[in-house]
Amino acid sequence: MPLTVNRPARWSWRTLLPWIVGVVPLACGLAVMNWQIERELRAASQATARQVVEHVDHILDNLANAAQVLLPLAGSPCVDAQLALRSQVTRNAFVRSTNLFQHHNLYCSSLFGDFDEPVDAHDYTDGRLWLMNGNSVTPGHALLVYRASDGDRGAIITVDGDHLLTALRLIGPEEALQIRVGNAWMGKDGAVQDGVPPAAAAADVTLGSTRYPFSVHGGYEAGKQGELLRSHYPALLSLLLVLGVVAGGACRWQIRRASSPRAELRRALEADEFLPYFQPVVRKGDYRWAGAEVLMRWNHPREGLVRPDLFIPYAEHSGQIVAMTRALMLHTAQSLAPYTALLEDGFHIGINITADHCRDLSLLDDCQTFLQHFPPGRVRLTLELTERKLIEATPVALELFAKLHDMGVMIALDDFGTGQSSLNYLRQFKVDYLKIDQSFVAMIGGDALSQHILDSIIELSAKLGLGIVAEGVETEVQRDYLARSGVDFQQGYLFGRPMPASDFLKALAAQPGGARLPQGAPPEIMRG
Ligand code: G
Ligand code: G
Ligand code: MN
Repeated sequence: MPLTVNRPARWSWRTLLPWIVGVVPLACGLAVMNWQIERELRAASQATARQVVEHVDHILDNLANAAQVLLPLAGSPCVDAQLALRSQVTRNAFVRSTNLFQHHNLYCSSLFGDFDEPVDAHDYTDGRLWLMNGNSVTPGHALLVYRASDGDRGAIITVDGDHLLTALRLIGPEEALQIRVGNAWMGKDGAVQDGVPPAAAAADVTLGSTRYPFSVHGGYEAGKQGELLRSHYPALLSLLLVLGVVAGGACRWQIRRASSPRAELRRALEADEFLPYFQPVVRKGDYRWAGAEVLMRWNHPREGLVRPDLFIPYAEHSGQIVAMTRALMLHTAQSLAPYTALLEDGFHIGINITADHCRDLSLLDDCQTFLQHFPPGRVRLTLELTERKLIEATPVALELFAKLHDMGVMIALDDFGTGQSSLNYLRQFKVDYLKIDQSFVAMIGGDALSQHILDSIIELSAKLGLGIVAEGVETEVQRDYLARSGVDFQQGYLFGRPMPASDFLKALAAQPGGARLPQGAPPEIMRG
């Protein structure tokens, strides 16, 4: 239907919405799952870091115990202390070597006995702990050194970096883990490096020991989240995907259904958007208004007034025209009924009907209802048949027309002369009026042949004893010619354009010699 074609903005919105509806649950689901996984990862990496800290604390406890035992010996000659030093190495699984120092000099070692090497407290974090990248015995091999002092004397205990490495590798096999002491750190490769350990891509966590000056850094590498998402939630992911597709599809279907011409017409009918417009039909001679043709207009909320040729063909095609005409007749009756005083007796009201109306007898009820709004004889209902859709002379149609006649409803053949079946209609149905199509009226004053056609139609109607209405009268030349030819009724812009009920009633009331508006007429006559 042309009504919705030239609205590109709505098209893009309509195509976009199903995608949004489909993607939103998917995105929300993914976000929730991602959040869940992030929480799990963070909890896991925190637990791992805590375990590593506890394990290293435990190792350092061993070293501290050994240092505590040896501290009173610091300052004694090496020969006296040597056995005690070695005994700590043997007894304690984590202790690799024990040493004593005095006056910044390491003078006794469990491995060499007498020794001579400077000791600088500044090498140790808090004066207690040093992560070394090897010593003279095992260069390039990580070593953690614990220092306990009493004045300028003290004990130095070392533990092999392999113990730390084993802890890192066993406790967090899937994590990036580092242990940091002061400005040195060691990762899972066992190499000691200076500086700050690199932050992990996911669930980065740092946990310091409360008892010794070291910290543990943990986390996961990039991609761990995606990997978990795929491995832990495949069922949920596919469910989300299906849900998204179903939601998007349902939305698309709903939008399409809601915006179909059929649905749009149904909506308009329920919203009472189809209005009757009235075009006057005048009588030969005094040209007073003897009747009106009711023409449907669609008062569309966004498009404004829509002409019937844009939607009537679709309404006929979809079969909705019957319900729309019923509503239009009711609307017409309700608009005119309060003002019957303005109408002269036998005022013609023309309603356009189509082939769909002739399939059953429901039109009888519609006409009955219409006529019941007026005093008997006040209006003459005329049904105008067009040839757009062929009306078949079925038994039902014939019965319908017979009963309409019995009710006093008249039949007019609309657009006479333009269709192929006009003459057939004349034979099959008992027609009361011919409405000469405006294309013939436009020929008046034209070439001789056209003039002959018009004259023949008028002659035919006279011979058949039919009333005749000329449509599309726009000039006085046409009016006068038709009057001279004996045409009973005329309709056209010369006398009045199709107009809303309020304008029509006002104009009717203002006619010279016309009836006055009833006292206290409700204001809707002014609004329409
Ligand atoms: O006024 P105009 O542009 O209004 O009318 C355009 C066409 O629409 C005409 O051919 C007229 O017969 C048709 N039309 C107007 N109103 C109705 C109606 O209520 N029912 C049917 N079936 N056709 C109508
Ligand atoms: O129902 P029908 O097909 O006869 O509908 C009449 C159509 O002709 C309507 O669209 C109406 O607006 C239009 N019409 C009525 N009077 C004139 C007129 O004087 N000139 C022209 N051009 N159109 C008219
Ligand atoms: Mn008509």
